[in-house]
Amino acid sequence: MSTLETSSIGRQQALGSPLDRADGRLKIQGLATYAVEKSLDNLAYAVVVQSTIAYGRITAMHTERARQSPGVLAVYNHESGLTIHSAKTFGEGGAAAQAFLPLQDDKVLWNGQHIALVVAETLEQATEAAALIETEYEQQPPVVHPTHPNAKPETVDALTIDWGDAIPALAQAEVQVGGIYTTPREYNSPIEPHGCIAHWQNGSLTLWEPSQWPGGARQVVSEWMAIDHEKVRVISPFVGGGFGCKGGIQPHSALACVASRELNRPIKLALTRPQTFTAFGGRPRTHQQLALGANRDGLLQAIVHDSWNETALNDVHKEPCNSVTALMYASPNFLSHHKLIHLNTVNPSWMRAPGENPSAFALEVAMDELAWALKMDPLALRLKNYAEQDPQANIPWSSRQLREAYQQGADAFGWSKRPLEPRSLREGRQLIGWGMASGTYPVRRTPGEAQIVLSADGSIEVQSSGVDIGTGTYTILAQTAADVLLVAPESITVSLGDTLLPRAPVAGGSQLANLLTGAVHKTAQALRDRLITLATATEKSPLWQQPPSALSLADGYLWLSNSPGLRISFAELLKLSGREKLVAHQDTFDKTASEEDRNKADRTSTMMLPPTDGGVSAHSWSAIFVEVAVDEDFGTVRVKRMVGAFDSGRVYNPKLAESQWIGGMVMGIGQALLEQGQIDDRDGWIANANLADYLIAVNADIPELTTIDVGKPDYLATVLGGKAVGELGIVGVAAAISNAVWHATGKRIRDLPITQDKLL
Ligand code: MCN
Ligand code: MOS
Repeated sequence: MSTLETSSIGRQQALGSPLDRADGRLKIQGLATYAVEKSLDNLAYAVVVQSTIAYGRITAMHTERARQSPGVLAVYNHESGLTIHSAKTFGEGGAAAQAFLPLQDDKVLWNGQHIALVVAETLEQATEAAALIETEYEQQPPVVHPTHPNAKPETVDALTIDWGDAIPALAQAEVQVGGIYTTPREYNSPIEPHGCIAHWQNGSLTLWEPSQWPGGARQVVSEWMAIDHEKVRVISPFVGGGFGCKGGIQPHSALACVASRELNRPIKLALTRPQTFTAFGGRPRTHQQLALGANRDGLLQAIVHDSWNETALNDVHKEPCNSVTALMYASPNFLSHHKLIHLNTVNPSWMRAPGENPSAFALEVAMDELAWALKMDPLALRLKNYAEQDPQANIPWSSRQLREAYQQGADAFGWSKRPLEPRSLREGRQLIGWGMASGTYPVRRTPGEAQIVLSADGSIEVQSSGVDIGTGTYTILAQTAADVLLVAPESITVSLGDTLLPRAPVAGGSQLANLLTGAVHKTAQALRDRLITLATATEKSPLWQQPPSALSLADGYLWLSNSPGLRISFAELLKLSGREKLVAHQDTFDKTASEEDRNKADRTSTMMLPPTDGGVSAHSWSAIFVEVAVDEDFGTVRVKRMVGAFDSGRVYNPKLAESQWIGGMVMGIGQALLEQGQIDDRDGWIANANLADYLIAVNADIPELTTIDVGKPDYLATVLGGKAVGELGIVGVAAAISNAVWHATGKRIRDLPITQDKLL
């Protein structure tokens, strides 16, 4: 309908404009209600008790004093007979973050495992009673550290990557560099700790749960409780950050659900901040042995890479450390194995760019080492080995604006003025260093649905069960619908995060923006077409019997393109046609998709397409440039400035995408300089399980950060041309900082975080 398109000429396109966050005002005013803020009558409070040993079994638990404590309604442990059924985990294509089911037996597999639940009339009473429980254990020697003699690395065959003949090629290479690169246990640390309210009524369960994936959470709850999927509703309109740890639902929520069933009351269960370090994992410790071989002129000949990550004793979390090493540069020979080490630890979990993050750390530091070994500029070395196509899959990129990212990032930073030698820049007692790194994140795609409701008063509501975890989903979906319906985005309401709304996949893997904008765009087009049909078919409408192609839309009206006087408002049209509302429902599924496929996309991860689907390899790309100052006497590192140039394809909202990229860069500074879980090797106790001792970057750590958008619409990657944004910003940041620290000091730090002790 070309006339409709012309009507938008001269109007600013909503998608692509730097609109403020639609939910911003609600959040500032405290009107955005988070899961545990839901107020319900007769609410009871649950507190979790956790194990204090890492391995063994419970021989006795003394709960009498707790039971007699004021206000206590119940104390549950493994002897209470609360049944929680197993649910499919991520590793099995499901949506549970862990296989662990609390209170089902006397076994203890890590320090900080849930072993009891106290429910009382108030939080204070439950907390008080929980402190009165005494537990006796029979202990077994735990295996806590990955280097423990009883820790046995197991190769994950599916993660072996092999092409060419890497071992001899490495041996014959004129120049070889490499070493061991490690990252510690890191924790997601969102502002909103995990906490939920479960309400069981007449065999149905409503769960207010901070979730990156309500559809997945609903599925897991129905499996845990062995009830029909239709009987579960998960509500998650606002999430105070997750960074991966709210991607799958965690076991404490099962406790809230069973307790609510037992007591027939709504139960609020909020983990304390320390419990968020033990109840679920962050990024596992990773260890990578990486070697690069190259010709004298800098052409890579071989990459040989062996890595592992820690995981739980009876559970699997994979942190594929070769996802970037096998993708970034054109090496003719490549060999990589990844292993898992099962330990007495809570199962680790997703944390911003799982896999890509540590992988880029090792590769991009090693590339810096290679550049120095060759006396080459690090950026020139990367350009020399630029992969013109996906070196692993041997197929073209859908788009790769990485050269542009290097170029524009370098120009903005002033990279050409960088002296090659380390320790050649200083300001008084501060050693100055410049470093850079590349980053990437794949474009993942899962189909989904959307619905738009036009009501009798003319109001428009976009609906999806997908969530906004602080990313901007509310805003970009209003922008998407506004573009098609030609109304102001501010006039559109967006409802998210409720399983009563249309099915949607996880806000994880940086996929949701592309998926939901695609579904909403199609739905808005369907609504527009229905409005036009209605206007031309409704007898009392001034547009009755006009040819549909002659109609235009603008600002809540339909009108005749060549005679704008002839018009009718959406609201008036609904009234004349005797309708309460007009509803459009569309999706991005293949035409052949069955109802089962649609459910799978909503409830499992099995419908996610790999980045190589469709014969092209789709990824976002970045180049990060950093200046650091290292105090010569104290070894303190300050990031002085950072430039990130990003190719995320078409950006739907530049203000929000920038905020995402900056968020990633900030988290990358924390990872590079501050973050590390201190786990006691003897008993698995986490010594810094709080935000006073587990340091994350704060305002004072963050200098001027510049972002540059070098993307162009990539319609081979996604319907509306966007690529991944949310996780891209962190990838490569720690490597760029480590490289800058080397340039300042001559010290190569391959072991994160880069703390003072490593520099003195
Ligand atoms: N966007 C855009 N143009 C695109 C793609 C995205 O403008 N082409 C913008 C939009 O504002 C969109 C946002 O970037 O809402 C993120 O989009 P996307 O990359 O699709 O990521 P998701 O919506 O799937 O969000 C999840 C992603 C992940 S996996 C982690 S981890 C992470 C991240 O988002 N966790 C976050 N960013 C976070 N930001 C906040 N505030 N809190 C978290 O927990
Ligand atoms: Mo992001 S770690 O994929 O939730």
